[in-house]
Amino acid sequence: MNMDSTVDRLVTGIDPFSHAFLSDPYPHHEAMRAAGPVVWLDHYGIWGMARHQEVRDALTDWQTYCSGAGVGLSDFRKEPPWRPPSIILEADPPLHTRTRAVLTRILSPAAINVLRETFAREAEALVDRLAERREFDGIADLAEAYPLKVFPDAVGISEEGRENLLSYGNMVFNSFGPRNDLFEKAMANAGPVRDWIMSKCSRAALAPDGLGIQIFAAVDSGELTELEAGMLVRSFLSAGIDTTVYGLGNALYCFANYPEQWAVLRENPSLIRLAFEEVLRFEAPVQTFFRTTTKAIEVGGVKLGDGEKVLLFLAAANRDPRRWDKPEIFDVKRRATGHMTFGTGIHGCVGQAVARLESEAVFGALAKRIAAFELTGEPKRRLNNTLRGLDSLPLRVTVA
Ligand code: OVM
Repeated sequence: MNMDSTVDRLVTGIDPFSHAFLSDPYPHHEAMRAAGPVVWLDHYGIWGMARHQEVRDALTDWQTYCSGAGVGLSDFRKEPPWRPPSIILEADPPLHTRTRAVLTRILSPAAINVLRETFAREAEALVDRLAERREFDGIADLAEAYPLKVFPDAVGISEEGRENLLSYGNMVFNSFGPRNDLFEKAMANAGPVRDWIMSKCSRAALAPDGLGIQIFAAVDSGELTELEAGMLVRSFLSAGIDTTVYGLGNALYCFANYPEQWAVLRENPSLIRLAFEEVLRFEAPVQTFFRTTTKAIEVGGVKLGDGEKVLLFLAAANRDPRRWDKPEIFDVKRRATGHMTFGTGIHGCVGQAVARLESEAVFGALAKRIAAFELTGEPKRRLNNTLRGLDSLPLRVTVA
């Protein structure tokens, strides 16, 4: 550890990747926000930021808080990464600028809007089937089933083996944490899963009309190499499934727990877009990401050294009372934009138009057909070093 960082710091022994923390992070978030603008997490020898202002400032200062050393606990400059680093997520300018430009274009709101009809049709067909069943698992039957259909269809990959996408997402998002039990369990079948994923990343494996092949078009125009194009398809398959699975699942969880908020939405379906932002604020599917300092700096009177890991608690920023009025209240009418769940700055979620389109399609279809959700059993959590969400959500629906 750098000696600069020993002065005047607020220390906590909390383990943000323990089962206790991941099962119920909110009291711990509160304690870390109260401790100060930046706290030393003794368990791992890293910094943590849990207030909205500091999380936002760190995300918008990529020169000081870099991504190239990895956005997990592991420092790629000190230990080998478990897979070749992402050339967009785990990269800094100038490489990041070039790769990001390609994905920004392919995933722009206007480009993604052409998927709206297909996404809406698939959502309505799925909701029709579930409404007929009356009882189903909100996670397997809806939050997983929907993205696993529409997203690989949109990217242009074949039907067989799509369950590998869930296994791979589980590997990727657990890998941002320590090498704990969650990581080891996720990696149990890593070889075949990784092989399947990589086999879907080549030009030959992609449909001629999907988002994936559009990345290869950037090779033909000289923006990327063939290898880089394959790596960016891997980014689609890494980042595009679990994030939306957990986001849709958390939205269903919120509406089952706060039926009056579902009633508000049904009375005014134009609130659907805003409501999803509130879900992302209130039950952030992506809880944390790391950065690494590129020089010694001072934050709120605390000195951080060069080359130190900083854990950004996006979900804690989302409930910071310094930023939000009654942050513990789930309110679909709130102005929830400004939440940190998509990040912000140069690494801000490039796929957010796809995520929003999926949620609008699903909750638009549900709002038409479903009057109310009722839990028929205890929801079970699925612990993950980065994601917050459920393993099962047993639901009964009242059809309108
Ligand atoms: C990637 C990647 C993986 C996971 C998440 C992510 C949130 C990106 O491979 O580029 O963005």
